[in-house]
Amino acid sequence: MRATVVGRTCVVLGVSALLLLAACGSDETPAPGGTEAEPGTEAEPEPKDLEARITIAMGEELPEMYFADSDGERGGAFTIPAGKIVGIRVINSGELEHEIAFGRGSDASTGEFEENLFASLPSDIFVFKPVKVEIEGSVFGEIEAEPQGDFWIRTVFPPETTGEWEIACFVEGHYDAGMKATLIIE
Ligand SMILES: [Cu+2]
Repeated sequence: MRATVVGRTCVVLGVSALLLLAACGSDETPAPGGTEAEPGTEAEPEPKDLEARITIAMGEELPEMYFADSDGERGGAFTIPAGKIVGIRVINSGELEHEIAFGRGSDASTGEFEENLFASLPSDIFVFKPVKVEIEGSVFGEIEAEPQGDFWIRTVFPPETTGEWEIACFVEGHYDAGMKATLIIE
């Protein structure tokens, strides 16, 4: 299953077999589970009720490509707790389209993980700009992000998911160019 987040004027998210949502050219769609920054503050909007959060930036410094944290550190490990409402903000700060997938047993030749973290773990997907979109209880294999794409994944990792996972971009050549990182659920 594939989902696409476009950073400019059109967002199309096809996240689960039950849910296909398209919203283009409007910023009127409310995001009932999300929260907006208070007027007059500079805070970025984020999903409601988060108890922990991480930011994963995607980008490239050719020929290298990377996942980095908010301090610019590449490759992780990104650490996030189990049993809490967590938000993973994903930003494509590069100039190329990327995707993000979470799993174990990566195979860059097929572009898939043997075990996909979110394939059976429902999460809520939030986009705040350029349209506001919230998709609840979705499962996905990977999410594609255009340059400037910026979205959140909100979920609760159950205890059986604790341990080490891999983050990868399987756009052709990107994994080998460095788009892999470690995610630790603890
Ligand atoms: Cu990539």
